[in-house]
Amino acid sequence: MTINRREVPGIRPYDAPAGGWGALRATAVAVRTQMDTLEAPITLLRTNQPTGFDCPGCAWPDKEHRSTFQFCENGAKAVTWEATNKRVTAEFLSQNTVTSLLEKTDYELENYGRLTQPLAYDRKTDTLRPVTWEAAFERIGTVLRALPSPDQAEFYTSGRASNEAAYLFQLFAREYGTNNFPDCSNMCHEATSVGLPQSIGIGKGTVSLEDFDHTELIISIGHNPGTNHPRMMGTLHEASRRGVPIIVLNPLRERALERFTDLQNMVEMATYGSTRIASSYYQVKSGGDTAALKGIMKALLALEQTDPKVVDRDFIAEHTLGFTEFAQNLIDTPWESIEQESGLLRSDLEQVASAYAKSNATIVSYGMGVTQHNKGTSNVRLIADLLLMKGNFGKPGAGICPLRGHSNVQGNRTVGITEKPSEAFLQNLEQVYGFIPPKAHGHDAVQAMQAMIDGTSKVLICLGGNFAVALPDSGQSFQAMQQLDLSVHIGTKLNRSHLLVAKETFVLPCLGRTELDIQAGEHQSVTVEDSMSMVHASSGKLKPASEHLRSEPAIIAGMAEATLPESKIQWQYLVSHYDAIRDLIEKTIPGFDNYNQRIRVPGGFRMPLPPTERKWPTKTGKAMFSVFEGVREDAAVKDEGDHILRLITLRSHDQYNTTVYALNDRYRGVFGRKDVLFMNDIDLDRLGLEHGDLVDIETAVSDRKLRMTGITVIAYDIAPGSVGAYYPEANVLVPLDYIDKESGTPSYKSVPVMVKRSAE
Ligand SMILES: Nc1nc2c(c(=O)[nH]1)N[C@H]1C(S)=C(S)[C@@H](COP(=O)(O)OP(=O)(O)OC[C@H]3O[C@@H](n4cnc5c(=O)[nH]c(N)nc54)[C@H](O)[C@@H]3O)O[C@H]1N2
Ligand SMILES: Nc1nc2c(c(=O)[nH]1)N[C@H]1C(S)=C(S)[C@@H](COP(=O)(O)OP(=O)(O)OC[C@H]3O[C@@H](n4cnc5c(=O)[nH]c(N)nc54)[C@H](O)[C@@H]3O)O[C@H]1N2
Ligand SMILES: [Mo]
Repeated sequence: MTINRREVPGIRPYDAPAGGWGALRATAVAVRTQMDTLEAPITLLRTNQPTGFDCPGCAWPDKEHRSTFQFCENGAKAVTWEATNKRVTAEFLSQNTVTSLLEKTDYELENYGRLTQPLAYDRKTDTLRPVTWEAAFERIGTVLRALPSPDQAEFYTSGRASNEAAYLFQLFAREYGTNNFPDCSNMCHEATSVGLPQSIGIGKGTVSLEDFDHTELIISIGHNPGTNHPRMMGTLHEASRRGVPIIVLNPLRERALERFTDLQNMVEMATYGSTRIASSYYQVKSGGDTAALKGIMKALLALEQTDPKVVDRDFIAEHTLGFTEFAQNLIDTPWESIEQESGLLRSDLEQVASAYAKSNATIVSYGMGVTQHNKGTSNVRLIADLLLMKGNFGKPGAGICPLRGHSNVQGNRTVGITEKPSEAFLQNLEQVYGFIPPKAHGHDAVQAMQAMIDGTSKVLICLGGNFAVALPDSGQSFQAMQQLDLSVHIGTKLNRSHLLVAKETFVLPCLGRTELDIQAGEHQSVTVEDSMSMVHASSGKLKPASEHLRSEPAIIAGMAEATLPESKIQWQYLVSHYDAIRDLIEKTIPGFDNYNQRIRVPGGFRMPLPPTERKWPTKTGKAMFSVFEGVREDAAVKDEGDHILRLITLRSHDQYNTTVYALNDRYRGVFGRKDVLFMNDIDLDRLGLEHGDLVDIETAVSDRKLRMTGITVIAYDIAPGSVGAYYPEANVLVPLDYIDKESGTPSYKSVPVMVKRSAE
């Protein structure tokens, strides 16, 4: 059916495959606008090489870090964005008040370039002004020491920090006396960190890159690798060409999951060819995965009646508990409610089940479409259940593959960034350092923001990130930043959280991943852990953006010394040689034996993953099936009726979280703007709207009035009942307390909203 639509500025359907020449062109533009062209190719070549730096883009691993340069458009953007020639100078800041800078877009703020000196907010002139490192540390220490309780301070980590920086950061905060560690993971894969340990005993994925070479089926649920994990596209491309079926569950038709041209493939490039990625694509409703997964598993049980091999009863008997209740619950769940909640037909789900039944080795990969939900943790557990039914753990070509976000978010958690530390870890800290770490659990990201809103938390120290912009309900969170006594931001580029100044604010500029880190005359390396638990070294090569920059470990050490004059830790010694930090990590965290030796081997080493050997470090020592009552992800919204739609907040192709590289989203056909709402034709029709109309969006589950007005609604191939808008702009609509109760993750992917034509 062709529909004649009116022209809408900046909206042009994108018909080409993802990747290919379009990606190459986009990279050339990124390089031209940010870097000296001569320097750029060398920098890009060093990304993810054995002797280079780890790509700050995503956490997808590399073929043992030995492959030839793996081109990736969005990795290239991340690198050029950091290695830009643009600089935020003292002169620039003296001429632009903080109030005037707050008027700028997120894109404009970061596009001013790299921060070059430590800055303090000066209220008289309303500007950020240079300050010495020592004066900044001294003042931060004084404020922290004067707090009535260490629990009035929040220590936020964004997942780009290295293992070494993150470890020192938690050591500093714990010696100071709090477990308040809000981190980006609380908004991201927390459902994985909470759900998977209950199911299989660890909160991480179990597959390796090699497993993709042996798999017989890939099920991709709720992630968009063409934009967010572009190097995964090479892997999917290879699998598809090998004839491996790829089943996609996603409310939106994502171009890269349909067709992709691999830049490494000369023939495809030369012939404008491409490869199909998804063998079947099911447009599940936002929040419908719970029902869809239950439907697939119910259908598999039914298939077992005629073919007993399709469920691995031996594996289940030997390795798991809870199957009987789990299976009974599936049998009791009616197909009508499964169809209604998932938006998919019984026959669709039976087809997935029969493809799954045929496969001897299956990988399920998933992302934010699964975790950022009201029942994110249950979703993750249902995926584990699906894999357990056929023993898809601990055999080649099989396993679970959560696609992590930030390049070292997984490593940060491994080295102790958690508001809920284990007893064993705290005991190790006490034994090795001789201070008594706090036992009470601290705040996660949502709790930290709530405490700031309530006025019970007074200080926020951020190791990277853009806390206020990443969190839900900007209407509250922006104001909460300004109520603080002190905010401190360790960052590379100016962003809104820095500018939402507290009574006192310091912005401390650090070295990026790409830059040379010299301490005590020696070139230092840091380490990171990717999505597949490979730990390896990363060493920057570029000249730092400014001579005043310090490394993240050095900045943390400076703050720690000024805050804790009696500290048991030799901060300066640790910073002069990062091997010494790694030795301490090895002493206090299991899995890092011979840390310093093993990272000197190209490719690094893999953290222990017991489920890959069919060992289950759960409470019972067995893998555990889960029971999800009903099919509804959110019982709080009782009668959705026809007027409620589910809002998905999405990343565009030209952004890295809150960092906006440009206002384009090429694969979804949106250019030069982000003020749009994606809606299915059926819903447009039902609401009496047309492609291009202006609408107001209002959240249906909040006591606060959360609204966005004057948004252009555009027709898009998205599941009926679901609508999409861009992150972070749409964060004004996400309620802070609309979270997955188990993991604390905000439901960024299914906010119940009402959409109306804007008043003229
Ligand atoms: N270039 C680039 N790379 C990045 C990032 C970036 O911003 N830019 N961010 C990094 C970070 S921190 C993260 S966490 C990852 C994020 O990577 P993704 O997990 O891919 O995150 P999103 O872009 O939020 O996309 C979520 C996908 O889930 C789908 N979806 C939404 N709701 C549902 C649902 O209810 N069910 C199902 N089945 N699908 C749904 C959406 O249509 C979309 O395709 O990427 C990392 N890599
Ligand atoms: N509505 C909605 N909200 C979301 C999401 C969503 O899908 N929808 N996704 C959530 C997710 S998955 C995540 S992970 C969070 C992301 O939340 P954050 O991790 O807090 O946000 P980022 O945008 O990645 O942070 C960007 C800033 O990090 C700083 N930076 C960059 N590189 C470095 C470095 O090397 N060192 C240091 N110290 N600083 C650096 C720069 O100053 C830059 O401005 O947002 C969450 N918020
Ligand atoms: Mo993330």
